[in-house]
Amino acid sequence: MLWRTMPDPSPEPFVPAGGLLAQLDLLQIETSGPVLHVRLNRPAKRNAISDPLVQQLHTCFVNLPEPVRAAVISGAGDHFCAGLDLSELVERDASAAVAHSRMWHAAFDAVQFGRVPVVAALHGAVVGGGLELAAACHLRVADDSAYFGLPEGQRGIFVGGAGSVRIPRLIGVARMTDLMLTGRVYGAEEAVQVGLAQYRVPQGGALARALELAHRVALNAGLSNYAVVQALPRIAEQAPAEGMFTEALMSALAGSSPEATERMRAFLDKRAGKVVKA
Ligand code: 1HE
Repeated sequence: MLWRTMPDPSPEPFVPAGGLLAQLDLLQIETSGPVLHVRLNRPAKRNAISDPLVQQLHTCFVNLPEPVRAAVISGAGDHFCAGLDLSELVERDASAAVAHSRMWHAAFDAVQFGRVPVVAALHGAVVGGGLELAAACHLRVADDSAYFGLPEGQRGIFVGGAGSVRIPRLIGVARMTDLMLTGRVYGAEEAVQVGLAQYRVPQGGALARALELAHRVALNAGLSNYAVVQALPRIAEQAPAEGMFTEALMSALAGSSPEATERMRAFLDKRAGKVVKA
């Protein structure tokens, strides 16, 4: 079942982002009305995440243009992302490795706890740090070419992009343990079953569905989306009594905004759509 409380959005054509975002050469960034599309753009290296790439992701998500209300992250070429750029890791000592991991944390936190909801459009390899990046997004759409794995164990390393924090919250510690110990790889269907992705679409369809979802998300009241992105994961970490208190505060804040008042009035005046089964 799908929600349908709003008219279908009619997306505007994509135009390249300007200003600071135009300078991020490892990302291809475009906007369509309120939706920003960020494409990882190192297809020759399967979008492996190098230091400059993770820094550019950080810069992008802390500098979202004001009109942006939802974002999509995708990958150029045949894969979403092959994870950490292994050619950089071989040269790193322990203290540099800690700093490197913290740099990833900052960048992926900017994605998860930024101003807007982010949808991941997943195809091909979604592995290692690529899966960690996907886990920082709020919605994940997998097409039938997508496969998910954590080959860190085989490479002699451990996750460093907050995978150990985010991925068990999606699929549980036992499943993540299995992925890391055995090198097990989930396909798109299994990924949806275990909770790694919320949507599965035919091969080649991930980006279109992700953009469609982002356009729908962008129609929501900004403060409602902000509450989902900022409050929901924090409430999930709180004890029930604290969570309910945080919920009451967030609910009061969102519900008393002028936009909420107008939206509720529009429904009562029959100017807004009903919830219908798709
Ligand atoms: C890379 C990387 C990379 C490809 N770092 N260069 N990630 C992994 O262990 C996954 C490693 N990659 C692969 O298993 C495969 O490349 C793929 C399954 C993703 C894609 O296979 P394929 O046949 O399409 O491409 P390819 O021929 O393997 O790779 C094409 C080029 O990309 C090749 O370079 P070239 O110079 O020989 O052309 C590869 O070396 C390069 N390439 N993946 C560097 N990952 C914060 S901690 C996170 C820890 C992790 O992410 S560990 C998991 C690392």
